[in-house]
Amino acid sequence: AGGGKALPEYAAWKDADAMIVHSANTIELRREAFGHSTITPSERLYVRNNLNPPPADIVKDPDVWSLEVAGVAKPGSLTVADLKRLGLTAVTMVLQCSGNGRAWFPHKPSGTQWTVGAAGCVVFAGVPVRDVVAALGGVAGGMKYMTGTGGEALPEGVDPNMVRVERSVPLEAMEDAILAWELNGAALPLAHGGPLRLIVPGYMGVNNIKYIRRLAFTEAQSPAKIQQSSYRFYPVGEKGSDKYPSIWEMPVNSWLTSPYEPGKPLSAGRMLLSGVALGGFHALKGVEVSIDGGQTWQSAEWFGPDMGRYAWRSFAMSVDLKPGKYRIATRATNDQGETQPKERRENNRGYNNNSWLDHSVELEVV
Ligand code: MSS
Repeated sequence: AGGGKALPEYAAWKDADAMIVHSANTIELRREAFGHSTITPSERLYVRNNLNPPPADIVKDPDVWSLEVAGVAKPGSLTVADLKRLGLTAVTMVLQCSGNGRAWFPHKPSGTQWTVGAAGCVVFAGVPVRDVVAALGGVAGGMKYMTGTGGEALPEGVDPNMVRVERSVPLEAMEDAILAWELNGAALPLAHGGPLRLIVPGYMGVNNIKYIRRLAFTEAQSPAKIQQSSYRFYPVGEKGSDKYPSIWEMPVNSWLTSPYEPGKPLSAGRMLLSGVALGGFHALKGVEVSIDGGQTWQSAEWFGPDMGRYAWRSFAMSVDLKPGKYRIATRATNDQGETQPKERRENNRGYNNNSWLDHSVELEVV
């Protein structure tokens, strides 16, 4: 992988040449390694852990993993084997870290300097949360949030709320949520939250709780720091708190993925510019491409499968480029009429970057 850090053991099966290893818990897909098949192979799916992952033996026999469910009429514990009897569904969706695109924020927010590769489009399979809730008599009265708790062992001597990975999303998100044990047709690997993960399609990565131990329907949002003050959208220089919006729904976005090879000019002539576009929380409507830094735009064509509201779509546009330098930008719009802005929306932690200018690339043609 050209001198980068080595893959950590729990993710040693990743495609090393396709990844940028920022740290043992933050691994990004290279822009030039997205491919054209719409689905991101598991070997190329980014990894982000807020805490070190649990020991690998938890995925040896996924069926025995148990989940506690609270805030329902009949609270209780269910194993993955039990869950497999309750219902089945699958969703193709974009999994994307809230900090994807952080590298372009000029105030240099702390955190991983992701560009485009903290995202992938993958298939998760499992049981609809709705079916689990129905089997347990329904959500208890007055509950406003769905709260998932990660299964990591917590360091001793610290307030659990300071470190615990526990996130709440609005109760409505339950409708499309899944408790998943499969990724892209194989058992969910530890790196992506096996044996069991809460999947909340259309919501930013952090809300998809890995190795989930507890699913609770709650009146209030989790008291954990990761809910109360982290993963909030607030002004540069301020302190995060619950008065600011939580990082929940994903915004519309897109970026060019090929042809692109850092430092390698392209030969002049006809070529296809291609990339991926996502509607975010809503379905996609269209995507445009500009070869002059956003002065003029042309609609691109979709290619490949349309895998629904939560998936991304591949697009391409044919161009004939003479020698020169071109700033290639892409701009997606969703079915709510939301279009990527030119400028990023500044915020202290560098979340939700969907600026088309930041995501643009310069191509040199010779
Ligand atoms: N879960 C848990 N349990 N833990 C941790 O750490 N992280 C987050 C999610 N979940 C975590 C969890 C985040 S933050 C993200 S992005 C995601 O996950 C990732 O995923 P993958 O599979 O890729 O690794 Mo940012 O917004």
